[in-house]
Amino acid sequence: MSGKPLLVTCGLPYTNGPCHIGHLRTYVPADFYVRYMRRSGEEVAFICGSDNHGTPIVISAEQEGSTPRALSERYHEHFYDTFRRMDVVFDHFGMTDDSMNHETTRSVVQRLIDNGYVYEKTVSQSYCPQCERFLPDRYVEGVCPHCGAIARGDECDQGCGQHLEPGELRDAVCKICGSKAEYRKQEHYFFRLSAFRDFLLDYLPTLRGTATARNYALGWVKDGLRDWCITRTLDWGVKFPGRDDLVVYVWVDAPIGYISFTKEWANAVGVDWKDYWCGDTTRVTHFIGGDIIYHHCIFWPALLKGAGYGLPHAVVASGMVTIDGKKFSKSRGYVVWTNDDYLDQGLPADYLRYYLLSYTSHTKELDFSWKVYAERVNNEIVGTLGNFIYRTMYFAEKEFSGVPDVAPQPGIIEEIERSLAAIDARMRDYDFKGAVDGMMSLASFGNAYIQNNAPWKLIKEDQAAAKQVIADCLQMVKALTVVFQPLMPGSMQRAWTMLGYDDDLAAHPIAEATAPIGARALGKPVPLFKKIEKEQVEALEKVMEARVAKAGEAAGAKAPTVSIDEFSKLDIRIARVVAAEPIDGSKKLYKLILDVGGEKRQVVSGIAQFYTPEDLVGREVAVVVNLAPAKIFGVESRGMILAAGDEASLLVPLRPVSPGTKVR
Ligand code: B3M
Ligand code: ZN
Repeated sequence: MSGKPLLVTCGLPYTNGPCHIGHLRTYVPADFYVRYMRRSGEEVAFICGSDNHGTPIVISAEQEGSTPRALSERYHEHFYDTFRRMDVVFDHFGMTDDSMNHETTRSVVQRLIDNGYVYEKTVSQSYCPQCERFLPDRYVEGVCPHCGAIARGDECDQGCGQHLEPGELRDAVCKICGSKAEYRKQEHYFFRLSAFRDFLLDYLPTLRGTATARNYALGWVKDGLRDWCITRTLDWGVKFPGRDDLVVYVWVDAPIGYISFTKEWANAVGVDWKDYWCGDTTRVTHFIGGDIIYHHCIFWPALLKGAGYGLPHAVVASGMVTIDGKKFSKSRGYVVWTNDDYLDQGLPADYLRYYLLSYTSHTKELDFSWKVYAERVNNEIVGTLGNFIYRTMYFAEKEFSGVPDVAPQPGIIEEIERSLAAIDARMRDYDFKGAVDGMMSLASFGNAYIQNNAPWKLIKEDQAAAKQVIADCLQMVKALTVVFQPLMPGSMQRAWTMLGYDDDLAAHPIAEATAPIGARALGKPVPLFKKIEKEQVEALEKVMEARVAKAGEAAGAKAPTVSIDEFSKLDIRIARVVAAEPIDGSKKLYKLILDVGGEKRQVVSGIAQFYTPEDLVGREVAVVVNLAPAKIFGVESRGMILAAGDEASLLVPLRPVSPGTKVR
């Protein structure tokens, strides 16, 4: 343990949409880590807040006819409440638009200017002649100059992921009115990020946290650093020192929020914020999503270094979330909303905390599905942990009216000690899944122990031996309660009360897991956890399916209108499938030979997962015959079969028509 207190932060949620499971993947592990470190004797400040600036928030506020501040306050409250409901408890949750952050940001930027890290340069900025305004960041959409994907002004979010500087986007279009954007010259300020190359090459190998963060960042530094434009032509934000017409880029004042919120908290509790942010021995640990590693491992340390602050000690980056194996997408309906879909359904915070931390290692992709959720809850939380705790307490209460006055066997204490050591090593290595697995192993050990020793039988032959078994099991129950608390704080406090304690479990160090439980009266044993029933899983799945279907319809409704002339350019015909065979090396594709009324055509179709060749041969299908020919997997395709939905339901004529008949 080092003398300096630990400061743990989480990436700041933008205040323009509700909390979802993607957010939780960062916040829940951070809360778990903080609770664990505190109970291992560390002094920890846990700081977060909402990110109120940037163009998406201005655009959302414009759309709902409100102001960015009002919108931000609303979502700020929402995040604060939702985190509490998930038992994610920050010492302070600030707002980047509050005065402390305006002041701190301006003073940091002024220091960067004074230290020679900021320069002025004329750049071409996208400008909408129709709306008569400059179009920073998300006000424009266009083509990424690096990879050709559709991108927004500051980031290629759907393609290569690279950060884009103002004016770099090609074929820019105004997001508000859809006009073609022009480029106009404008004076902006740049941060000399390129000057920090050597510093970062030295610093990054010492950065703790997940290897993913460190290694990606090192790779990017080696690829070369470009200076960042740090001003925007916008009203909403922190004014650039000396310029009323410019605000700083949101990625400047957002991380500085970490410092501002620490100051607000430190002032309120009477400690010195400098202990957390100044000097060489600070211990700032940032928990972030894997998509903002560049900002936290490159831009942010350079900013801190340039302004003379201490540097982050660790960056812990989480992997992404998928839903039912599909890419997470709010617009396509692949999302789980923390309140509406989860907490408001009466589902316990602890179950989701467990799922998020035990599903896979912190840096990997986590898939959420209600089926797997129910399996894990039922088998692991209810079946292993809950079952062991309940059986033990029930038997102790029934046969011995509480904890018998017998010391646990040394072997049991040793087993617990081994578990604690393994868990501790994993936690300090930011391997949260490893730690949770270690906890669950202790519960499995307990379950096997009670099962093999069967005290319910033993008691009929040897009362003392049964008493010993139960004393051993109760010691393990105590240990599990103590060690699982950071993961499932609500349930473990209830277990603690059932064990006959009347105080706050969070105040007890983890090391107390091995302190003998001692003879005591128990509270009334009741099962701690409840199974998720099949019907409930089905109901939860239905909600998700309905949302995905609705999103699909909405997307369909948004397709552009076409004239009858445009439509009639498509030559769609009914054709009979004459032959169908798989294509070497592809699981999805068939090569089909179609009879299109006297003419035979070869078409490649991605329906192999849904039909056998026998299902298809002899069938009449609809096919676009004037599609430009293409080669797919090296096989020529001259046309496209029409099918609907994710499982490729084929469009077939209701009444018989001869092959070659035109579809209108
Ligand atoms: N507000 C959200 C994100 O990009 C962004 C984080 C800021 S952390 C300083 O994940
Ligand atoms: Zn416009």
